[in-house]
Amino acid sequence: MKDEILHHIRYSLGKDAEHSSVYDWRIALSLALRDRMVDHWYRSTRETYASNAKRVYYLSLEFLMGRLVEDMAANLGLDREARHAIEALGQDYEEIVHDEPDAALGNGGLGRLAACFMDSLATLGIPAYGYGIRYEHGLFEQKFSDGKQVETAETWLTQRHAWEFERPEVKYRIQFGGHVEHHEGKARWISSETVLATAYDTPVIGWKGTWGNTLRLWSAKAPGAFDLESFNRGDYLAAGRSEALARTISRVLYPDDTTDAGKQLRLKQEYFFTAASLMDLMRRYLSDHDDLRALPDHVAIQLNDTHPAIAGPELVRQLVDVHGLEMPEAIEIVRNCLGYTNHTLLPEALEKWHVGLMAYVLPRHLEIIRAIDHDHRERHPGSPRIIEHDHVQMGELAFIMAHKVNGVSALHSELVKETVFEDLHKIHPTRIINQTNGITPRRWLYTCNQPLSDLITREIGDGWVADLEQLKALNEKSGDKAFLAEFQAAKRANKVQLAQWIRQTCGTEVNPDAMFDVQIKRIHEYKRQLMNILETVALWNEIRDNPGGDWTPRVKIFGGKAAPGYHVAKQIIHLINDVATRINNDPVTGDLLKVVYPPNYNVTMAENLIPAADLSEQISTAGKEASGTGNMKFALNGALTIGTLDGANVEIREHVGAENFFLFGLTAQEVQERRLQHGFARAAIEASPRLSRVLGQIVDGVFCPDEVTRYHELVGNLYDHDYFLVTCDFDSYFDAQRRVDVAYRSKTGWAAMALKNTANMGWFSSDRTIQGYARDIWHAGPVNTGGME
Ligand code: 26Q
Repeated sequence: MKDEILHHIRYSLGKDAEHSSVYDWRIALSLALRDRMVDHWYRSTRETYASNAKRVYYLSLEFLMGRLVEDMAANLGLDREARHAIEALGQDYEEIVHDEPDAALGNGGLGRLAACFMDSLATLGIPAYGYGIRYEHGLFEQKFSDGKQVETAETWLTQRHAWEFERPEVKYRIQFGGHVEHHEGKARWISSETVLATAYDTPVIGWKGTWGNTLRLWSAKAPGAFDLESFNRGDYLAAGRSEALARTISRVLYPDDTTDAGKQLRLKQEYFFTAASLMDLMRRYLSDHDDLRALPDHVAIQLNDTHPAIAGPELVRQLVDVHGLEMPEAIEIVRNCLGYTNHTLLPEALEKWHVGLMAYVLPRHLEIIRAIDHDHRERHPGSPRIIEHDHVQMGELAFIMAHKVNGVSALHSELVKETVFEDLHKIHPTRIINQTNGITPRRWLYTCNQPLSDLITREIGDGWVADLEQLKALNEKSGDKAFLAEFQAAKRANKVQLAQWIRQTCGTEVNPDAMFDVQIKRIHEYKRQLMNILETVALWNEIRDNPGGDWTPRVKIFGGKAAPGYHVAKQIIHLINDVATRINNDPVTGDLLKVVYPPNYNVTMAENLIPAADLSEQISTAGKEASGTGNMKFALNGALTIGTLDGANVEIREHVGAENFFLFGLTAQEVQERRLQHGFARAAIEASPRLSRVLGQIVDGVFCPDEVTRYHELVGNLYDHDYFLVTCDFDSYFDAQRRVDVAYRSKTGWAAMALKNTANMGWFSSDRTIQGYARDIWHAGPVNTGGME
């Protein structure tokens, strides 16, 4: 390793060791590791070709990969060797690892799920490609200015991205606009704009390096040569204009994790990467097959939400307009290739495109969508329409064009059947299935939590890393005092580390013996960070009323970004920061209560916070969180959950045991009923002196003396609407928190409960999830076991 790193310092970076910076060492280390991946990667590609195995294509507008160095090294089995080599070269390994920017090509859960899936696909040896966009700017960076969120552009690509291979020879012409001509039953799309899609490949190597797949990300380029004529005339701006215009398509990730309705550039991004990916997989298929009717035997395409749902019409277009198949047959072939995963029930998050925009950007696709709709409604009279109120409904389109539609937790999948796709489900009663989400144990335990990981391996060996259900063996240890002490010591070590980091980033002193209570996720009304901060204020009040009481010291930790245009979410951030300022400077509560909100939550921060958490906040309004995956990361790392019966919380509670989970709040059913009661919020507030007091303080400006009216709108909204039932669940949440306080006072009792969580979370490995997709949707499997059906 040492020689390989030095080789790259010299020949790839053109430096000598003496004059190399941390950046140089990091790139050299990454290149050395990448070298070690290549042979595994080529071998996998060769074996896939040789065996004619079915390939899986995961289409996702987001891949939230985070940093890669540690995970790549770990999967190659080189984590220790890499550290030793760097240290032998006189360098600081931690510093080098921390120098890498996160690959933040995603907003949150859906993007991170795609990244976990890539790791599991490679670990399981399933031939697969991830397809997405190589955004020049990932998710914005968040700063706080006087407690308010300020966004700045993320710039990961201003540095060399050492993991990827540019493929200038892989390029496709992607068309937009224009019109369609029809001659003798044949359609010809005369487009008005062309953009080139060029490929960048990152190898993804599974655990122990036994298999390697590819993450292929597309970048947009202008198709023509540089406009030298304009340049020579001195019109420098015109000379670069078409180049700049083309490149806007892969310039920036949309920062909204619901929808940014109707944006033309977003539609172009969706079509750009979907069309390029389908052209690429068709080229690969046709290089060794000639029967297009057999496509579904060799190709499975998974749509990560509706963002790539234009894949249906696009693949039909390629089969009909390019390869001459008949429309109904093409539709059937495409359906047998496609699977669609739904990640949300929020009405505002269901993608819809105005037909006018669709006709302008993708005129041929609009025709094909009408044909698909016609075909479907002829077979199923009375079926819902794809186009309603002049909008193409991408959910309906994806449903109709997929042979399987899945939800991401048991509860969510049932709600998908009962709500968004109620009518389509009646027509196709076997199409909707469930695949409960999972997380990769490689990143979310093995690499991020070394103290716990080492302890587990010492106890049960390292088989758990690729077979997480082996953690069950730890159940036997829940009465073993010595083991529990070691388990606690691992948590304490992580908390000491985190306390130090909090001091550096927030300037707040926190006590590692206090309970670390963590809520990290995008800021959304339905996730109810507001309820958490209101409960924090209520607790503060009660400690101040009785400062000598027997309180359990707590550190409330928040992390998360708000979509730049989401006004209410931004107010909630401001309120949390205002409350933190007041409470952290209160000598009465002192170490009993602290509130910290480190800015710019991302994958790397999650890897720091989760191993140090005692309590995991999973408090969404029941029926709103499709699954959650952070909930799984916490429980796996030995945090207890305070949560509602929402998303995968339901299944987590079943696995870890109800006695090891702090449940509160209305059920999904009760939420629906409560909303129908007139004035439910006002009634709930009036029935709760505790909540009334807190809201009164906020309205009085206790936390914003410089601008007393700052939160009037936010509080007013709670009285008059409270769509997410913060007021109704408040007392039940407060009571659950007091049960948490009591439980935490028994150190060994708590440790035993925490251990039960770790021991019983094995089922939530994304390896299990991917095996479910492979079995029920893709009918694909690892090459060597002949998993193809
Ligand atoms: C759509 C159109 C225009 C602009 C943006 C969007 C958009 C972007 C991102 C819509 C939705 C998203 C992301 C959704 C998401 O992350 N959903 C989460 O998916 C997780 C993985 O299944 C679940 O665990 C979470 O419960 C769910 O909220």
